[in-house]
Amino acid sequence: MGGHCGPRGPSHPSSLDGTARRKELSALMNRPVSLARSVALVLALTILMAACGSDGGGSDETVEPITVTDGDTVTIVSKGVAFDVAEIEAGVGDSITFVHDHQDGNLPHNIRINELDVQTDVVTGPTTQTLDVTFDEAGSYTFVCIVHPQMTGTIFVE
Ligand SMILES: [Cu+2]
Repeated sequence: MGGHCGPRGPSHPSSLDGTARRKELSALMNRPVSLARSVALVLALTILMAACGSDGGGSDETVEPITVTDGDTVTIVSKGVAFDVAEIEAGVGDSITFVHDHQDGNLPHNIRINELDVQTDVVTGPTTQTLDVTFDEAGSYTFVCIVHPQMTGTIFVE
């Protein structure tokens, strides 16, 4: 999120130096001002957006993985029969506390980590549960609600 385009600020397009600006101003006298201003604004925005794209930082839609280290707690919310976390990154040997923030009233959920064969009880919400886990081996671990297989995510341990 965020993803604003660096410290460009409210600057004017640099291609419009003093001479060009005066030329444009005199041209403005001969046509409806609102149209000319609209065209200039669209051009300026187009230039700014093109510059943003070339910075390579415009991936606002990508959900960033949550990175944790030894001793961390990570909260996974269950709401609307979905987890709010898709990817978690941890290191080999890290001990992590998973907090299951179960917000679906009257729906049964839990969190299970398949590869470690550990899970919380299946309960109806709203409630919270914790699951303490140590990742001794590198690899990909799947967390899932055993009632709803579509509620799933991955823990990458490197
Ligand atoms: Cu569930």
